[in-house]
Amino acid sequence: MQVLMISSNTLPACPSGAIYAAGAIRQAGHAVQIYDRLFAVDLAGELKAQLAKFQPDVVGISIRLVFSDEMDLGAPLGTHHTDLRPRVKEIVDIIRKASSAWIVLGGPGFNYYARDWLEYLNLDYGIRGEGEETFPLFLQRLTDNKDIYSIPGCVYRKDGTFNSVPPEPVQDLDNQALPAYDLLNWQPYAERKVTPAVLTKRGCSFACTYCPYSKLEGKRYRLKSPQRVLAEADNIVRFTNSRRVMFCDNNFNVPRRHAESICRTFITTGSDFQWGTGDLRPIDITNDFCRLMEESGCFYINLSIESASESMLRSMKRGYTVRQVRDSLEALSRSQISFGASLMFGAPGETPETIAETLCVLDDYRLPLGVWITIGVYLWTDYQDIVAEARRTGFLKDDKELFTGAVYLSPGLPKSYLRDLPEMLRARSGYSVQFNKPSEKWDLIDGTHLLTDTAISNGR
Ligand code: B12
Ligand code: SF4
Repeated sequence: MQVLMISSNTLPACPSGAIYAAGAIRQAGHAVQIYDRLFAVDLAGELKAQLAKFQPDVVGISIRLVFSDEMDLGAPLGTHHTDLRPRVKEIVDIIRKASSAWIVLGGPGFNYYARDWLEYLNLDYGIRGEGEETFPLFLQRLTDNKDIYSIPGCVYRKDGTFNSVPPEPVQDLDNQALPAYDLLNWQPYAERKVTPAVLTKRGCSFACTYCPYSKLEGKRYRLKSPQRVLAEADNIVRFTNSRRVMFCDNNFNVPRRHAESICRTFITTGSDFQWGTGDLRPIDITNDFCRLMEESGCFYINLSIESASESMLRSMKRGYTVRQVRDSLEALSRSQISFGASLMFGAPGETPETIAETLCVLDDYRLPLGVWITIGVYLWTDYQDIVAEARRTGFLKDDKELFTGAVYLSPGLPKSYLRDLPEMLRARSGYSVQFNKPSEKWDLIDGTHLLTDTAISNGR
């Protein structure tokens, strides 16, 4: 079959989902092309031309995001909310007019809202979860005219009724096709400072209250061997000319022996590329571990601290203490590694005092790459424990809001305080702030905060 994979994301990021899935489809014997909407100058013209030339039987649309908040210092609170759904709809409308190909949805932004997406786009089929095995299976069944409605993860509308089959995780990540980096021209990504990404494992054994990953990917780790990780990095170097890769999994250093063996493999094979990670967990970051990361070519680390208030770490169920945060910052400070840290403000229990505690800890260190702060916790799915709390406290009035951009902000943060918080944080050297808003129009200045100060002082 001829398959066109479209990455629908309009914010710069490595289109990992589309290229991992494309590699798998190609290995199964199908002809694949990739179109990345990120660089579209004339979306309709470009897409129509590719559809006319390639004549795909199936178009797979990879949805990474549903909404996001982008930095915009001219906007109230310094960020503007972007609803990304109309951008996917635009793509679907163009395909509809220009082709009779099957349209199949998938990707991390599809998982939580599969049915909502089908309704929103008026489509009938998508596949939730990891696509390496299920997408080729779908294509095989379609070719053989067999049942496509029993494929793990499929969500579909048939005879006007929605149905779904639970997804099944890929068990052997090593034996999957290499991601199809060769199908992309990496130059424009490099120009937008996107680093190619490698996923070294799936799964997370923790259960932070705001995060869906352990339920999405499972609590048990499914690890790629260091040799496979190396093969993926070599593949990237070969087809992108980038000598840098980003490990895009949760908690790169958990399990620690997995991270260590990847680092050791990079050292013993004399690889000359560099790696970074956006998620290092502040546990067991010792001098030895930092040395190992350094020697293996680490060029960038984000330490995912999220909070340095003891009570907030407990309430978010982060599973470490302020002492461990300090130990990690101390070890990284002694190393040559370029590192920064991320914080999340606004989870249940957050107050001006807990924020002050966190900032006070960070003030004791110099972080070469600064501090990235997110204010407000996105609510996506019941996979996040915080969603139940949001319903209980009246933040989430209607589940439909999960698909349009709901945000939780601790009632312990008064409106007047929140209004000044972004600027107060941005005044600190090296601090960047993303204020997540529930909608484009929402801001604290025109008084549309979900809870009033009176409700807050009443203890709600
Ligand atoms: C790594 C990551 C990042 C990194 C990206 C850097 C990098 N080096 O790639 C960073 C930290 C920068 C980042 C930023 C953001 N991220 Co992020 N990120 C992730 C993460 C952890 C992994 C994504 C990934 O690359 N996975 C590896 C690839 C191989 O897997 P995959 O994309 O899931 O693709 C598989 C399947 O989905 C499927 N598939 C994919 N496409 C298709 C298509 C079809 C047709 C089919 C059948 C199957 C299929 O097959 C693929 C192979 O198994 C996901 C969470 C997660 N665990 O999925 C969140 C996630 C994508 N991010 C999310 C968000 C919200 C953001 C931000 C908006 C956060 C913010 N700042 O507010 C930004 C936006 C960035 C941007 N420009 O796009 C959300 C999106 C949710 C939503 N509903 O919108 C996710 C899902 C996290 C979550 N909350 O669950 N992110
Ligand atoms: S925030 Fe990180 S450690 Fe916590 S559950 Fe999510 S992926 Fe796991």
